[in-house]
Amino acid sequence: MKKKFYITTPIYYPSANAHIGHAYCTTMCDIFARNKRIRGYETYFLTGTDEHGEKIQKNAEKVNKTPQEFVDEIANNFQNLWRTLKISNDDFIRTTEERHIKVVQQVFSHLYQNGDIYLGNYEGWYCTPCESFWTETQVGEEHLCPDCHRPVHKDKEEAYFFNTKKYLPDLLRFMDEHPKFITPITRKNEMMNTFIKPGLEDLCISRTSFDWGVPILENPKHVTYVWMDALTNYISALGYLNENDSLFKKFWLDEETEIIHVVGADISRFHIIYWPMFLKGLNLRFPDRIFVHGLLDLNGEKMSKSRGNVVSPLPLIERYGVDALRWFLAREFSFGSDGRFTPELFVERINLDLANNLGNLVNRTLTMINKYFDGIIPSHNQNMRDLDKNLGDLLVKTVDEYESLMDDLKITESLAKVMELLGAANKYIEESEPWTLAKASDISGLENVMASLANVIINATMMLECCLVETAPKIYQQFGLSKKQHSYEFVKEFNHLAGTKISKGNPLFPRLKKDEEIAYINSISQH
Ligand code: ME8
Repeated sequence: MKKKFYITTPIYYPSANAHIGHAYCTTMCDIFARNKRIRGYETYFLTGTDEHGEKIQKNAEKVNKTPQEFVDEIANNFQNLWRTLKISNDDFIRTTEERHIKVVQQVFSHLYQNGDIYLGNYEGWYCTPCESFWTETQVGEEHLCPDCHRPVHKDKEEAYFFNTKKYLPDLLRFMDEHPKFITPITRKNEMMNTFIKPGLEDLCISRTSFDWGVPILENPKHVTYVWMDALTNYISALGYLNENDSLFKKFWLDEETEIIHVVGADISRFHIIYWPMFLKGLNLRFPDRIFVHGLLDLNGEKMSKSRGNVVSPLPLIERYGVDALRWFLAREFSFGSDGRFTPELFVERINLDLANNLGNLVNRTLTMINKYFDGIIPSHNQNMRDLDKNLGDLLVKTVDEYESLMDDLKITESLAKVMELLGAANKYIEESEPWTLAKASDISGLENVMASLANVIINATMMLECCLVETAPKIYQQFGLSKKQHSYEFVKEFNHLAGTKISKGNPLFPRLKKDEEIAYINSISQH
């Protein structure tokens, strides 16, 4: 495994406020970044907003604002949402910032001088909401955008093109030699069959029909087409071409850094095909991984800002807390597959995992430590039974599985392993019957059970902390732990907590009343 990590989300369009789909991708990247930091790896986590383009210009006009005023407000809302969701990004790049614009212009000039870009005429089918040109075959007889399925129109204009033939062999070779470059693998096959095998078209990278974009220095009536502008954020944010580019050296040039772009299935084409080609043209290395996540729908319907069919994260956070939303997003559907948001699934998931499995275990354990040991966590003794030892063995096995799944971005599966461990701990209470041990005054037996439970809970919490950012500190506090005692270095230790005084607090996740909460969530979903 590499030693450093650079993880990015897509930079979102501030054409309307963020919905749960944006929160999904950003939360998953945050979990990964926090996990790496907790485990001691240097990590840089980037997100931001993609502020140019015709759609933004039009949306601003509709509300009588300049494009800049328009994006300022929404970019600010995105940043506030990330703060509320406890997103630990190291930077937030906006494509209207000077530091970015300069780099886009120089990237264009460099590729132009390389002979990778030429001036031609573009004629094709254009989808305004997706800001994409499509070919005749792609739009089919019905002339619908293959991405969003809305009608497209014929358009023609003078434009610069990026020659995709030149670097295709490099890209294909890289794909073959690096099986993890595109995950899940189905996304690679999709790219090959839909775009590469039928013959890749050159990419249009400039427009003249609107001016809300980065002007091309060589020919300022052109602005860069939004994808070339947008993709460049991943290097402009690190200070590429800047004298003070220590971040770029550390997180891009250094081969010891694993570069991971996480993107939704809707934009995988740009990241898998064109971005590596731009990088090749700049003589820069490819990212290590492009992880394509699935899209969430709302009650079975595609969620989209322009259709107004979205769930906003804020009211969910206000009512259920940051961790409930983060947990649902991470745990409900496997990262990489498509998912569905329904109020029923949300309420059930919180009740099942957080109220029942985690919440009950913490509550029961603290109650018993109070009752049997006056609130002091006991130590294991020599008389450990197989039952106790097995739980310790399961802990060690879980940590190994959790880490390797997380490293492979199988975030859902990795958190599920921790839930299995907590499930086993709940079962262990039933099997070890502390109440019977107490009746028989078997103090050494009770010590082992309470020590096992406390250690498993705390070590599981260390693994969940990257997701449950508000709950983990509450658990540490209720178990009376200092920062050192819940340091990740002890994650496999089964006896590192003895002697601390617990202070039981309120239940972590009160059980939600299903019908009431489903009605509430329905009332806040826009249709
Ligand atoms: O495409 N479910 O921005 P965008 C899950 N600016 N994730 C979703 C989602 C859904 N229903 N809807 C959106 C752009 N997303 C460009 C990106 S990157 C150089 C430029 C997430 O605001 C998902 O990650 O349309 C998707 O790829 C991204 O938001 C698209 O955001």
